[in-house]
Amino acid sequence: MTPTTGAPAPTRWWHTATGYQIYPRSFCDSNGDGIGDIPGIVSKLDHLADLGVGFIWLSPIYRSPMADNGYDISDYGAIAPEYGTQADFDRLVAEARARGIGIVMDLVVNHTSSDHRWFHAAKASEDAPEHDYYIWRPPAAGGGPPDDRRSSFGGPAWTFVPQLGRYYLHLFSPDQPDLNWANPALRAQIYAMMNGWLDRGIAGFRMDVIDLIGKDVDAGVYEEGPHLHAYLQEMHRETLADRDVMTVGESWSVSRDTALLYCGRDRAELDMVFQFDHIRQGWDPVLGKFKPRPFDLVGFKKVLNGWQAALADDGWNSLFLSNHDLPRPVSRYGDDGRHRVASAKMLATVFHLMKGTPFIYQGEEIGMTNIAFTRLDQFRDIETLGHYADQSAAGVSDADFLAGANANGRDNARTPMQWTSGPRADFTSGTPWIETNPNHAFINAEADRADPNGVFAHYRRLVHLRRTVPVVAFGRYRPFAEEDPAVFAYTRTLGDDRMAVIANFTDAEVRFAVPDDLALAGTCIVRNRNPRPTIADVMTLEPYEAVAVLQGPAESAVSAA
Ligand code: ISL
Ligand code: CA
Repeated sequence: MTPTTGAPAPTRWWHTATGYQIYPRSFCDSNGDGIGDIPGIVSKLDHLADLGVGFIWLSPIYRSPMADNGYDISDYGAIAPEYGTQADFDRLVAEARARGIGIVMDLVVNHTSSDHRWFHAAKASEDAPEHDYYIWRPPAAGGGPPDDRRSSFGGPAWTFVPQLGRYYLHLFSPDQPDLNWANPALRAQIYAMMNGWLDRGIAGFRMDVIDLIGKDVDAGVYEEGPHLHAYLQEMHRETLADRDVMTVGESWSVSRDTALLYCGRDRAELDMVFQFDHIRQGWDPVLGKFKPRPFDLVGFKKVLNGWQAALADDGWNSLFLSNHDLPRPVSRYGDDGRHRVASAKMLATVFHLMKGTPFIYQGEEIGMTNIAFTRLDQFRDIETLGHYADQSAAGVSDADFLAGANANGRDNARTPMQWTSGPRADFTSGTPWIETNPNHAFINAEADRADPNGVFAHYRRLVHLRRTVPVVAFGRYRPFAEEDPAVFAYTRTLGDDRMAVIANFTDAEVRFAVPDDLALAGTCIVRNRNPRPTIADVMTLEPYEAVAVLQGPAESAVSAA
């Protein structure tokens, strides 16, 4: 463990805040067109203020042909008309701020939409200045694409433009051409755009696949390429320095060895990364996400405990199990049937009491589940449809593909937010763009919030503890029972305060012999079963039981759960 040197890290507002991700298309539709929108979000801000979150990460709301639901931007300066107007956006920022909530925008700058005016110009002529905003290569010597890189959404990562005789790179769909960050004029345009949004009062950026911007195509290095950190430092200088905002970079390639290059205190790059080691640990190593592996708690803990250790003294973790690209946590890691409420609370307890900034994906706070589709035509997602083409060509049967897509596809967690048990869950008065989960009859915000033992009440407590109990936000993390296949256990320590967290990840009763250093007696501050003010000896944990006990001076400031 590296000892801290020098002055203690300054405290920032997002160290004690919890984030909430809104996928605008599926959150709340105000005008009956079946598509969620900004006025819909504004109408639900009290739900979020009540939950206590400090900021909203808004998935993209810029003008877009919506090939990838807004991750294909055709105008960074405009709001998508189906989502609202500039005035709606400014109202969202102001109304959120009035409730103590900041708006964090999604910054998608690895690629644009192929409908962006830059790409139209780039395609029209090699002499246009915008041509070099994208990545072009001639065919390989024997013909065909420059290399055999595949797109994340299936098919080759290169598309030929006959009138130019060249290929352009798209690490995602052909509708999402990759930007050429080596071009300084392009970088200047992006920084100007970022400053424009920052000047409108947003609270920061979530940066889409940011590990890809520094690529060196000719060297075949796409992830964490040689220019990545120089660009992030330049971006920081040009846009973020001297602003009290939060940045989190999505990176599927960051490792515990490289994390501090992005978010080390003295790097002047980003505040946090979203890393996915714990997620990918559950995928087939060869066949990937559409072939999930059975859940392995020991491996899962190893990854998460490792990240806690790696960023113990510098950098800062983001904490999440769920977003718009991932399955619903209760369905993937818990039990979305009989133990839905208990397992939703258990998962939240384990993640929200670690060190870092937690992120809640819309609907998670009421224990929403994955929808189970029975037919391929129920899927909308460009990724699922692209992989279907690839995998059926490779001989995977429809039934097998459907099972994989239901388990790990992205649409299954993109179904409309379930507000009430009414028609279409009161997400829309029209026809929703994707089916509503029929279980909204009993899983919905109205019913859950009316229940003092509901999932929402549990999340609200966790969010509040992070704001008010320093050991939750800042305590040193120490894992226990690392080889135990059923129990997740750790302590957090700050000054004389100690907190122990113990959780049963299974649907069976578990006998757990408490290690000495985990034992304590104090105030039970979080639980989903019976209160347990003492952690000692052998405990019999109920299915999906989770408990947190606090011992020390901070107890006087916290009510028992
Ligand atoms: O889930 C994934 C890993 O296989 C991919 O679907 C996903 O593309 C990857 O997580 C990167 O995600 C981000 O960039 C994509 C966009 O489709 C995702 O929604 C976004 O979160 C391209 O912009
Ligand atoms: Ca709408």
